[in-house]
Amino acid sequence: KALQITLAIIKPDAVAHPLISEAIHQKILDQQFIVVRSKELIWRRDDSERFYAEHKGRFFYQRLVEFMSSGPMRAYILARENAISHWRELMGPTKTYRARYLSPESIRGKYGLTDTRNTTHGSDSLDSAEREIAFFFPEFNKKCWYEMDEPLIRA
Ligand code: YYY
Ligand code: MG
Repeated sequence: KALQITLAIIKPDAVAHPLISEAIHQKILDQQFIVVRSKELIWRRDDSERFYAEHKGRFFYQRLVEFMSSGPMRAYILARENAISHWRELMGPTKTYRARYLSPESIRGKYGLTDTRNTTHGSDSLDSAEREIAFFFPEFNKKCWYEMDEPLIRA
């Protein structure tokens, strides 16, 4: 089984509610993700702007960058078979009304407050996973992790 890695964030709205962030963390473990790295941090506004640069100019950009730098968040490198698509599936649709309606058991379906305060982030492709992991964990070396740590996890 090939391990894939992705970047997941528990956003400030969910971190602000310990029962919700705990439930999301438990879901990560229940779904057999390996937690490769994790850390809690607070973004400055310019971190938020750089991370979401692809959305610059969209109507929600300002409220998004403000919200993401409004309080602590938790970032994870998660490993699993099909980690990228599996995590996105667990999160559910971006928009709260779609998540509640189409995917009520998803993380966003259960806990999302608004289209901006939607609990979680997940990389959406191999390229974005690589970029986003480097953004949060610049010292992380995938090859080194895979060769040195992963065999221990399997053993
Ligand atoms: O990848 P994902 O998070 O599911 O959605 P994107 O379309 O990439 O948008 C990123 C981020 O922007 C979303 O998680 C919340 C915010 N956002 C918003 O505040 N309002 C919208 N109408 C759409 C997205
Ligand atoms: Mg996205």
